[in-house]
Amino acid sequence: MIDQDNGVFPAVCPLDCPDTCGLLLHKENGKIVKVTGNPDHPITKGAICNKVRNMTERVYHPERLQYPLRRVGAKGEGRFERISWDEAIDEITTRFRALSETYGPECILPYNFYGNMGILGVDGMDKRFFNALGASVLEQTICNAAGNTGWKYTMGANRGTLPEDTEHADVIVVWGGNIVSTNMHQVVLAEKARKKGAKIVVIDVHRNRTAQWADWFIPLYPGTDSALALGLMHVLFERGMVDEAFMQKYTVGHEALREHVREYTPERVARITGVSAEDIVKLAELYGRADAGYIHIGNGLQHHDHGGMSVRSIACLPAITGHWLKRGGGAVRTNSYASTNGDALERPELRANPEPRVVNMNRIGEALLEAEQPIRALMVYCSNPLVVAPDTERVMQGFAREDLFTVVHDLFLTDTAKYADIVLPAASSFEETDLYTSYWHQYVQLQEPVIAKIGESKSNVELFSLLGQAMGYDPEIFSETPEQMIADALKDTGNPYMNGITLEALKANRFVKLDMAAHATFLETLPTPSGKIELYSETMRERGLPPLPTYRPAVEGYDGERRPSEEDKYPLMFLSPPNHNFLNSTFANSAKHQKMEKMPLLHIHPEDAERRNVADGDPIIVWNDRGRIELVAKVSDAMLPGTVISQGLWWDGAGRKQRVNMLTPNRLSDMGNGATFFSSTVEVKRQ
Ligand SMILES: Nc1nc2c(c(=O)[nH]1)N[C@H]1C(S)=C(S)[C@@H](COP(=O)(O)OP(=O)(O)OC[C@H]3O[C@@H](n4cnc5c(=O)[nH]c(N)nc54)[C@H](O)[C@@H]3O)O[C@H]1N2
Ligand SMILES: Nc1nc2c(c(=O)[nH]1)N[C@H]1C(S)=C(S)[C@@H](COP(=O)(O)OP(=O)(O)OC[C@H]3O[C@@H](n4cnc5c(=O)[nH]c(N)nc54)[C@H](O)[C@@H]3O)O[C@H]1N2
Ligand code: SF4
Ligand SMILES: [Mo]
Repeated sequence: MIDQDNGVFPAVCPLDCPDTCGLLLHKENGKIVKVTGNPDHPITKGAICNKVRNMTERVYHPERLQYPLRRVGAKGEGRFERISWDEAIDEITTRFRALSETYGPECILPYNFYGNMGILGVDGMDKRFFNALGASVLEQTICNAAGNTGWKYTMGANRGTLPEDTEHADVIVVWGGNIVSTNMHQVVLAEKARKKGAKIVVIDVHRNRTAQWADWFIPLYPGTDSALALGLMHVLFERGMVDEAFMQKYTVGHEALREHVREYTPERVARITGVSAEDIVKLAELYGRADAGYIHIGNGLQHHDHGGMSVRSIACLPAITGHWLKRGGGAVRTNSYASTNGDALERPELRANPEPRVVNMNRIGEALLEAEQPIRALMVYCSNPLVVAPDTERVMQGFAREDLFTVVHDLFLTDTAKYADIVLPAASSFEETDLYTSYWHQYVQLQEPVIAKIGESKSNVELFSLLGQAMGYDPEIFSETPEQMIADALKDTGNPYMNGITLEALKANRFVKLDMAAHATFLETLPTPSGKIELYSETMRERGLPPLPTYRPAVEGYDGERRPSEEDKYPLMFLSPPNHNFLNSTFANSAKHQKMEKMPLLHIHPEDAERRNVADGDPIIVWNDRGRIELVAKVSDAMLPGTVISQGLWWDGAGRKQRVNMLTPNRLSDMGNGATFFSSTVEVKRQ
């Protein structure tokens, strides 16, 4: 493909998005001129989002990094000089060696996430390198850790309803997920269900694009989802809309739960959530009387202090109604049916220190500033922490430390890369071989290079191979080809769903479906301690968590169940979910994508705006004790009063001060040490 100047070639969307679309890259004269969806992909069927339709803007962006750089200006200033790869690798390995000898290897920390979901690059050669080095380990919990942990307490594994089945649901509840923007093919499937008569309900703090598409939008106060789920359970039990036989056979703790939810009356839950008692009853009736109720549990509702519990509570609903037994019924948080042979990829045996220090990525600022054993070197790749990590002010202070040696590998000089001592150019996913699974559908895909690497850029696999070789680590392990790595990753996975997934099959078929035979006994083989759906969880009790689903108010601004109010220093709940046209902070530097997104706004309710003398279109300041940002007011009743929302992770620059994470807390969630981006309070005034 790489040698052919013209033609249409298969590809995979590398972005951190559940859909993992099959793509077609249209090449003319050696360049990709168009990106379209691959109509042969069984789930994504040729439809792709606007972001990726404009992917060539990113691949051929004039500011794409072409060669390695060494910092010559102050940290953060963005002044660099060109150096060669040899110099870069030499400087990095010399520094790593010296630091490791003087302070021990755990003074070096990788910081990475899933800017490219290719498994070899983020859970492969990189991990081998840091294992051999003996570096500290990053706890990668910025995305879905809270909710996925909450789900697992209830269901055992991050597996749920199969996407294809959801078109057979007759009630679809999209709970805290903006799927029109973030999971567009679930919308297509829900539309199919709707044509057959299904009702679509959206429960969200924001009348976002998805809420506008729904049949019924239910707005609520942020972080109160557990209470709503408990109120629904109250009505379901009280009105007998539960499946006793299902609960007997497949759950533990239903008797305790039945007693427990008595206190969550619709009236009390209405006070907590802002959803009226009538609507709570109406929703319980709609869901309880459905034949196959399907709940999509989004990522947004779990970025809270008690995000784990919110997901756990919602996950109990299909277990008391028995909707799991109906085609299309049930729920999904994350569908991780696929898995690879992690040991073959990451080689844990290379690590001489089997219990290294672990640093939570949500607290990187604090770790850089306060760790008892200082972090002295940081290697960032596939992530942009200066924009995406909470409490940016502290992250910035940490990255600004003169004695910290920082390497950033990226396609662009991001806000983070500006703080690097050495910047390395990364290849785009279309320039390298990698393996892709989806965290929603059941197809595994292979990417092979379609174009040559731009400039002197290198893929993650190449970079960490080079570093490993330069450090003198086992040359066999650090010179494996991507094909060898894939073949090994697919061998002995111990996962029956992976039967038949081989490199040969992927080369021949492009999309290889997991072997779903094991799914027939999904409910009989749940990997919880009891083997059943745990409405009551003994494990949670042992870990000091409430064993039954329980509402707990957010930390910031709450006093018991009393919400933040105008008497408080920071009376407004501030939420900063993703926008439609960026992918986290990816695309935020593309003029085309910026234009589609227009500008960073703060959605504010007319009552809250009036009280502050703020009019639509006014430039405003949003602040709290952590920091301040500048946005433009969008006065709208898309939220309940007291909630303000700014979508999208914009970079700073060109005089703009708009990074939402200046305002977000680095507290960890109740479960899974997850992020709590949306449990934040602020005040707003005109500029
Ligand atoms: N266009 C686009 N697509 C993306 C991304 C992107 O940045 N842009 N990011 C990708 C990634 S990494 C992820 S994790 C997913 C995330 O995608 P989703 O699962 O859709 O999650 P979010 O968009 O974070 O939040 C969804 C909604 O939850 C709402 N919400 C916030 N707090 C609460 C609450 O307490 N209760 C309820 N009920 N709702 C609440 C938010 O306001 C938002 O409307 O999307 C992926 N896809
Ligand atoms: N306020 C707020 N903050 C959030 C969120 C939110 O909703 N609100 N969402 C959170 C969530 S759910 C997530 S998942 C995180 C996402 O946070 P990140 O994973 O940091 O996501 P991106 O901002 O997309 O940054 C990815 C970077 O990787 C680079 N990259 C892409 N491909 C490659 C490659 O092959 N090699 C290398 N070396 N680099 C590459 C891209 O150019 C980009 O700069 O953000 C979190 N932060
Ligand atoms: S970002 Fe998501 S919807 Fe868009 S092309 Fe990639 S996988 Fe598909
Ligand atoms: Mo995410």
